[in-house]
Amino acid sequence: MATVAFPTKLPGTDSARSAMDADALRRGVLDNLICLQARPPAIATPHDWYMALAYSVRDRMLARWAATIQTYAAQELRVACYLSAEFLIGPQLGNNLVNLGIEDNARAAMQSLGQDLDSLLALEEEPGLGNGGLGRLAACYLDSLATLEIPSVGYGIRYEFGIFDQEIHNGCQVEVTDKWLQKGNPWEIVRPNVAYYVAFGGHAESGVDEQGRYTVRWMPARMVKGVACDTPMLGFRVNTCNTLRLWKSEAIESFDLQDFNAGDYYQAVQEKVISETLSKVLYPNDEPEAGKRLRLAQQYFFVSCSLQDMLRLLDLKGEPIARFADMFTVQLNDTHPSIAVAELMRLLVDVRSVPWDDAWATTCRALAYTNHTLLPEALETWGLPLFSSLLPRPLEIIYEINRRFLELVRRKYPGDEARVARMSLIDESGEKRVRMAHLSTIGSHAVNGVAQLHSTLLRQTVLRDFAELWPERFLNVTNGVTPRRFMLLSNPGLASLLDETVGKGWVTDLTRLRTLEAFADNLAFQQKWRDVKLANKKMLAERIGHVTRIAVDPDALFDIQVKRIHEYKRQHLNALYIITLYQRLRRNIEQGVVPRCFIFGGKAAPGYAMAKLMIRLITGIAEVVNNDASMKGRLKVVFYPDFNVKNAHFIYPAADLSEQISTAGKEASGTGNMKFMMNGALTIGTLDGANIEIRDEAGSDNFFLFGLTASQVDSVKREGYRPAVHVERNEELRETLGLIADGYFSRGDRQVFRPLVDNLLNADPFLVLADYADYVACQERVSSAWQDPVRWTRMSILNTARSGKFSSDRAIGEYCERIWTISPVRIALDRG
Ligand code: 26Q
Repeated sequence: MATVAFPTKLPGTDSARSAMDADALRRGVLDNLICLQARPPAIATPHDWYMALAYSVRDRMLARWAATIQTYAAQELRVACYLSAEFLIGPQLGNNLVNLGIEDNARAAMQSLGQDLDSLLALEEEPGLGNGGLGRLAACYLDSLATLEIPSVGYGIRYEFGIFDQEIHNGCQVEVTDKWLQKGNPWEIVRPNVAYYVAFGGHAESGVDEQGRYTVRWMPARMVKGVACDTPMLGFRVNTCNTLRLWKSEAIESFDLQDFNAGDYYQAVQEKVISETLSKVLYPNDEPEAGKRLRLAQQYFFVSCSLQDMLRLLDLKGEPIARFADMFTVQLNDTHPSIAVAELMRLLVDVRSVPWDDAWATTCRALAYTNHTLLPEALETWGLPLFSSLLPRPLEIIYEINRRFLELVRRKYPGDEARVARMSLIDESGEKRVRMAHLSTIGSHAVNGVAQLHSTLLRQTVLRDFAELWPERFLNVTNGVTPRRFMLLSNPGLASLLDETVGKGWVTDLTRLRTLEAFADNLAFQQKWRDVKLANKKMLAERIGHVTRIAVDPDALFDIQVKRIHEYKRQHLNALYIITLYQRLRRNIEQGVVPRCFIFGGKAAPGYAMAKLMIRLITGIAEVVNNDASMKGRLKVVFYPDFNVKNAHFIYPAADLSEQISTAGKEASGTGNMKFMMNGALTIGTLDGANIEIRDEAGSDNFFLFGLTASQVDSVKREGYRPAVHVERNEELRETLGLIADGYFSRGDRQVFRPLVDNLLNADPFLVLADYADYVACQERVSSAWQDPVRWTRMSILNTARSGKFSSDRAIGEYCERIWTISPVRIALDRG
């Protein structure tokens, strides 16, 4: 095949499509308005202008994107494939402007067209293709991968409906369908020719081929087609523009149906409907009903498409199948894509006729697994009846993997049948279930947790037997977050102060923030630091006023807890403290109390009743406290609805205090804790997840620590937790719980919060009451530090200065070196 040289020249540096100056951008916007949207400027709506600008920015990314694709296709290199059921990438326009370095020019261009850039940025619908931490982590990692010039692809699902939008009606969460694609998505390029078929149902038939080898053919009941939808992931000020490839399920055309002999026409139409449903909706976590057939189908669908895509690229490059693991390293983001272990085996053994042992060596060499939870109820397992009816052939392969694995276990630990049962891929203690964490561990060469404590507990608890068998497989990679989005883009005031103080290099080398330590006691610098924070708080206060009609004072201490609502994250512990403070103020016990504004944000899984009740408690407290004139504005409580990436942009920069108060041992890492720290918030927290490392970095003087440690939590539970003891001991706690139970925060209704109070008093696995007194005492230390602005500001500066470790660049660097053995590849681009 003749190859055509790739034109590395941009389409002319003065072109309206590629030049970076304001005038060219202006021309680009006008061109796109007409040529892509057929909109005369005179009648263009703000959204039309947003689209035209987005297309113009995308134009400036396309030469880089194409050059990156070309480089990966032509050169001998290894590609990191990040498989994740979620990518919470957030709004793209602002980030792409920042990464291209043309924000100011775009502002000027739009101004010359009578448009305000910030208003246009606000119009972007964010792709909510994730639940929370895990999905956002995947997005931060794509940002770092591109910025560090690592050849990589993100693979996932293009949900038509992402995480629901949250509205608050009468204090309760109401879920609204997220229609993010309704007005079109300018960032996505659909590739109908990059498509694969995925089989479901039916049965497997074994036979013998012409060479006398044992073969298996899967005779599926139906096939679903997956089509690639690509989004460019541009690095910061580099040419590397990687791909986020999300699979959309599509109906199989009648032509294809004949191919697969899939039955009569009406049956076929019904199958179409089913296949189109596959990528419709993102499942919320913490759903009791999450173990659904469609969810397993989604996982298999995107994993199979992604692995087939890798094999196609291997073929295109003319590489033999034996080189698969040299060309690709595949990271499994939790167990959601863990069916990859069986699917890669199937594609190699059944489809490519690779001998089992060779295929197994390739699979283990290619795959690696990141665990994100220790909570037993969150460990994924699938019942056998469901599994075998949906994925009969992959299940057979799992049985064979298990047979060989258990043989190994028995050889190593003769007679230890209890161990065999514990380690098996099939849990046979009740209804038989496939254990996905075991499958991922057995099929990977590396298994990592996401913070030091979490990795240690992983080795000691859920994967203990495996860590004993293969100690060298286990490691820790503490999470990180991208400073491009969470500092530069969302906190421009802080970013320019940092630029002038430590130099611009901090954006890609966050450890340079250490230079700030020298300014921590500089009073003039402190004043500038406070000015930035105050400006951010004023902006947040304005939004709060706009969205919730609650007036908050920007001079108050902004005490913020934003994250998914969950009992283990203990938003209700925070709520108990607020009630305590309220009681003190009502009694005019003002000693040591400072004006505070408590801000909450986060979604509850639609079927998680207790989490929804926690939201009601917060809004109930807000209603009472905010309307009590005797508070004289000293206490405000806000539930900010619909916490998502877009809202996060103005919440983290405005925080004084970051609430990280999970029961020790329960939060794998947390990543919001890092975003707060970078933006100069102090943390009040337990020794859980990455909090421990945050405290190590910041210094114990610059962190408000309270609560039981993970091992204390463990012993309390072993000895039997008795919440009543804590209530008896503490008058304020008694009173606080009494008010809730009496309906004080539910307009006199004593039933509403019954389940919540009963739970705290009887069966709370997260030991809220055990940590109450220490939490209250710790909050008093916070208040007294706040009363000394010089001391507080010093601590705030030191937190930012010492946040360098938590850049996702550091985390990705560790994955590259320790798990993927992969290095940067420069993308050449001739600028003509
Ligand atoms: C599973 C099966 C069926 C339906 C949904 C799910 C599902 C979906 C999403 C289960 C879990 C999730 C998300 C988990 C998550 O966000 N975990 C968080 O990961 C962060 C990144 O490592 C950590 O910082 C957090 O501590 C961890 O809670």
